Parts: sequence; structure tokens; C-alpha cells
Amino acid sequence: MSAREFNFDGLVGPTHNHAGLSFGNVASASNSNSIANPRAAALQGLAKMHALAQRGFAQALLPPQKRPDFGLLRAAGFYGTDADLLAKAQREAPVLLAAAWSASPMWTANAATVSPAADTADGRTHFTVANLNSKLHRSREHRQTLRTLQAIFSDPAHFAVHAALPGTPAFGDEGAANHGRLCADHGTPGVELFVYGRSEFDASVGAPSRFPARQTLEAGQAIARRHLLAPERVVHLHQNPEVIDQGVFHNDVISVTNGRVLFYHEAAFADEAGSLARLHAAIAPLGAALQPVRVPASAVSVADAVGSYLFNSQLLSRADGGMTLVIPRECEENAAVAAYLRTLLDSGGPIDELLSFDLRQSMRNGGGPACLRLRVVLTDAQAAAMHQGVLLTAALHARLVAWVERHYRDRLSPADLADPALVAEVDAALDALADILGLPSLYHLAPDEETGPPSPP
Ligand code: SUG
Repeated sequence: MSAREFNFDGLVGPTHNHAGLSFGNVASASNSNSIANPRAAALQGLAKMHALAQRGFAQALLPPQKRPDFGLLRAAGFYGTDADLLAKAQREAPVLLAAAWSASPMWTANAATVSPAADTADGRTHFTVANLNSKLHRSREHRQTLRTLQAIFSDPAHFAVHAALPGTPAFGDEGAANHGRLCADHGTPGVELFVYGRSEFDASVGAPSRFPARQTLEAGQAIARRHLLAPERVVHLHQNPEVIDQGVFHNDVISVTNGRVLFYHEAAFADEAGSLARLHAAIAPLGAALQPVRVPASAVSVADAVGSYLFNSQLLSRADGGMTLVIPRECEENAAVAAYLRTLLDSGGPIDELLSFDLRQSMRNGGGPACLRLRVVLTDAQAAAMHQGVLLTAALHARLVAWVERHYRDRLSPADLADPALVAEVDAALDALADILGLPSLYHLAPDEETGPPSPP
């Protein structure tokens, strides 16, 4: 079966801000309460999408979500008019207010876990929306994510879009950020790799002590069952708890897969040799050999990996057979990482090209090139069956740049989050976007059941 990998990048929403909401994510904490530039953030993301599309990579996007999330504020006991809610929340609970405005759905690597048709028993592409229940602001994303994915991948003959796992600690799930795939070719069966930071029920699995492990073993097991994966082509690997404690809050901050290649830091997994042996064994029956590209700590420390986001790069197969590593600018600015990258290109290994992008706005919240995209392998028939309005053509890129320039602020501070004018601005922007993407009912969500009455009884 011939298939291509599409990257669905998150279009950065108009309320991108730096609120420090993600304990365990070093960049989020260190830029807390600084002033953000949503316009620049969205344009930086669009520039990356456009450049990759121009080079022939299959590129699409996932739209932002409606904010603020008044349902969250009502669920937290605030009532009154929209303006009352914003003012009261800013006075009494500014963290909740920031959570309600978060543009975090931009990091679409956390939107869902995706299993291509070649891996599933029913020959459909399966998606499980991530519950993201480790962080309050992110736990609110899954309802709209489900709606969005169902709108884009609506044909049940080709796609199965599953709702999020129950939002309980046993099923902590952060989507594709902790998932990888190894294969000879995107269209042939692959080995799916689920990386977990802790287990709810197996006390022998070590957990980090300083920062939370967001992904559980039990979530990966449930998704593998839901997606009808062959057990012999599923590998669950334990992430090294020590790196989580150093700021590796998702596995995609310390390793990435593509084709037969596993690009990883030597400290990524709890048991490096055992993990590699299991991957070798799982991929061998597919007639392919694993190609590990191991980065030793002597070349790049975990701190440098976290600071530069070297592993949060996109590893892309080119039509000419080579592989391109899409890195954030920060990699070129870190002396150790820049030196390592020079040796990588000279090594004669599978990675033979670097492309670097300025994604500083997203990076300041701990989101690099790989966080900003969800990989979806599609056959030609599936690509034709999905909603076409989200494919990034040059014309769509130009329309979106103009849309951002018209609707986005170039400055957003915590104080601005109580401004009722921002609510109207975002509504106007998203109405226009739904038209541009040809998804008119995208934001017509039923009110949350949990929000309760808008004022006290
Ligand atoms: O979940 N940051 C996101 C970054 C997600 C990165 N994704 C991947 N690694 N795939 C997170 O921690 C920060 C928001 C703030 O602080 O305002 C935030 O949510």
C-alpha cells in the first residue's frame, strides 16, 4: 500500500500567551507572565508549514480552539456576564483565567495518537484523542479536538476517531508526543512504540520524584487495543524517570522516530539496551533493520537537549530517499548541539539535511517543531477522503497570513486576559477561519454539561 506522511500543524490561536501553566516544562515555567506576541507566534508556525509544503512535504493544519473557555470558569464557581467572569477570575484566580485563555491546542503532537491503516486489523486509520488530564488547561482540549478530527476525518470507511480515554490518573495520555512508529516504508506495517513515564498498577515501574510523569503504561495499552494493533508489533518502553525530572515532560523532547530510524539520547529510556533489543526484535520480522542514531551525553547533555529541543525536531523522509531534520533555531545557538549537528551531517548516517526555523514564541512555552505537528500517514484514497480545506496550499497559506495580520494582537500580557474586547476579537477571528477552512460548524459546540447555571440559583 503506498502512503504518505502528512504533518498536521497546529495553527496558533489568537490568545497565545505565556502563563507558566505547565509544571515540569522548564520553558513554560521560566517565561511565566512575560509578554507574548500571538501574531508572531502564528506567523512563525505558518512560515514553517509553508516552507515544508514548498519542499514537497505533505502539509495540513488543525485549527485553534475557541477561547476563553467560559465553561471552565463557570465550573470553577464564577458566574455573571462574560465581563463579570473575566473580572472576578482575574481578581480571585488568575491562574484559572489564564487556563481558560490558553492557546495550548497549538501543540498538536498532543492532540491524539494515530495508527496508520497498515498497522490496524480493520485497515482504517485510528485516532485516539488525548485526554491531557495531567494539566488543567490542557484537559479542556479533548472535546473540541474530537469534534475537529471527526470533521476532517469523517468517512467511517477510512477512519475511526475515538474519544479520549477516561480522564483519570490511570489513563494519563498526552497523545503522539509519547508515541513513535518504525517501519520500512510509511505504507507498510510498522512497529508502534508507546513510551510511558509511570504505571498506575505496576509498583515495580519507577516514577520521577520532582516533576510529574504525564503518560501511563495503561493508557498506551488501552490505545493499542482500541486501534486493533497486532501485539507483536507493539512495544511499550519505560521513559527514564531521571530525564523527566530534568524537564523531559514528553518523550518527544528526548527521542524521535521516522522510518527505520530512532534518533535518541542515550538517557531517554529507563533501560537503554533492553529497549533497543525489543525494538530490534519487533522490527526484524518486517524485513527491516532498526537504524539507531544514538546521541551520547558526552556530546549533548540532557540539559542541552532540553534547552535546545534538539530531539523535538521533525525527522522527515524526502522523495530522494534522504532524511531532513527540522530543528528550532535554538539548536544552532547552543554550542554543544551545533557541534554535534555538524558531526551528524558528516557521519554518513541517514540524516543528511538540516532545516532550521524561528519558532521562538512557541518555544517559550516549551513547544518545538515536533510539538507543533501531528503525523498522519494516509493512503492516496484516504488523503482524497479527508476534508480538503485544511491542506496547506500556497493559496491557503497566503489567506491565513492575511487573516492573522487582520485579527491577531502583537502583544498579550496577563493583564489583557480580563479585557472583554478580546472575547469579541477572538470570536470574529474564528468565525472567519471556519469560513476559510470550509468547516462552518466547527465551533458550534454544545455547552458543557458541567458548566451549570450562568448565575446563582
Ligand atoms: O503541554 N506547554 C505545553 C507544551 C507542549 C509541548 N508538546 C510536546 N512536547 N509534544 C505543555 O506543557 C505551556 C502553557 C503556558 O505556560 O502558558 C504549555 O502548555
